[in-house]
Amino acid sequence: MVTPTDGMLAVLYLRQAELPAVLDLIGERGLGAVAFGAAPPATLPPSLPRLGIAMPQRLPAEPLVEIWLGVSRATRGRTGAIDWACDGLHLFGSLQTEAGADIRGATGRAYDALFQLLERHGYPHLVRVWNYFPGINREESGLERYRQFNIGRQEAFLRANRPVSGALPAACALGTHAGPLVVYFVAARIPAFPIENPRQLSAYRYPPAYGPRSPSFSRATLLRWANRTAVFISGTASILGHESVHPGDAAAQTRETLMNLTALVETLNRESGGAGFGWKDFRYKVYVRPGCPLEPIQCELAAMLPVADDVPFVEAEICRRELLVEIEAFGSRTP
Ligand code: 3EB
Repeated sequence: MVTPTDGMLAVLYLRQAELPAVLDLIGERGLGAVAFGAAPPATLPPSLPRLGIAMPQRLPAEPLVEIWLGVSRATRGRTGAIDWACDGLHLFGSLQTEAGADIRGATGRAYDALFQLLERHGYPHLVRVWNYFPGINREESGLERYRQFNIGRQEAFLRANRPVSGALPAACALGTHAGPLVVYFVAARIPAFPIENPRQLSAYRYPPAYGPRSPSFSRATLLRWANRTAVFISGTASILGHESVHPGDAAAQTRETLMNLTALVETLNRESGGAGFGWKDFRYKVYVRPGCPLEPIQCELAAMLPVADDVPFVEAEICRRELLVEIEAFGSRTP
C-alpha cells in the first residue's frame, strides 16, 4: 500500500482490508471518498464526504475506494448541494443533482453553485473537475448529451467571468449507466498552470463539428508550491489533433493514449522547469467502454505503466462513441 507523503495532496486507491490501518489519517486529512459501482465502505469516518458512482469497477476484483488526502487537518461542511472539505491550500467538493432530460441546464446550475462556493471560501482557482452523468452519448432534442453538457459548462464559465480558453481546469466527462449528474472537483488558493499536448489540438479550440460550444478543459494542470509540485492529468484518449484514431481497436487506442500521455508528461516537465515526473510518480484510473475486452488494454499498459492491482479499471461511456478507453492521472513530487 502507498504511504502518503506528509504535507502533500495525495490520492489513495484502497481495498476494504487496508482501511483500518489508515482510518485515523483519513479522519484527519481526508477530503473526500469516491466509490465506483458500489456504495462507499460503511467503515469510512462518518464526517468524510463520499460519493458512489454508477460505473462498475471491472478490475481489480476487489472493490477499491478513491480517497483524497489534503496536506493538513481538514475542515468540512455543506453549502447548498455541495459537500466540501478544505485544508488551507486546497478545497475538494462534490455535488449530485438529478439531470433528467435537461443535462445542459443541470450542468449550468451545478457550475454556477460551484463557482459561487469557490469565491466565498477563498479558493477561486478551479484545478480539476470530474463530470459523470448518464446517457452521455444519447441524442436528446437533436443534440448528443455530451454536447449539451459542453454548452451548459461553457455558459457557466462565461457567467462567472471565467476564461473559456487557456487557464482552464483539467477535467474528464464520462457516462454512467444511471443516476444523477455528479461533479467533484479540486480548487486551490493559488492559480494552476495549464498544460496542453503538442499531439492534440486544445479541446477549447475543437472545431464546431464536435459541438456548438467547445469543451472547457486543459490537458493537465500543475500546482506549484515552494516544496512540491502536483499534477492533474485530464482524461486522455486516442485523439490525434482533433480526430479520434483507431476506431474499434482497443489495443491501438491504448498505445495512442500512452503516446499522448508521454508527450504531455514531457511537456509538463519542460514547462515546469524540470519537475522530473516519470510514470511511477502517477496514480492512474482507467475508463473502459461497456463491452470492450480488458485484455488488450491491460497488455498494452503493462509494457509502460506501473499497472499494479490498485489501478481501478471502471466501466464508463467515453464522450465520443468510437473511443473505447480513457486514462487519467494524478501525481505529486518534491523537487
Ligand atoms: C478529448 O480529449 C476526450 O469534456 O471535460 C477528455 C477530458 C475528454 C475531458 C471534458 C473530455 C473532457 O476530447 C474527451
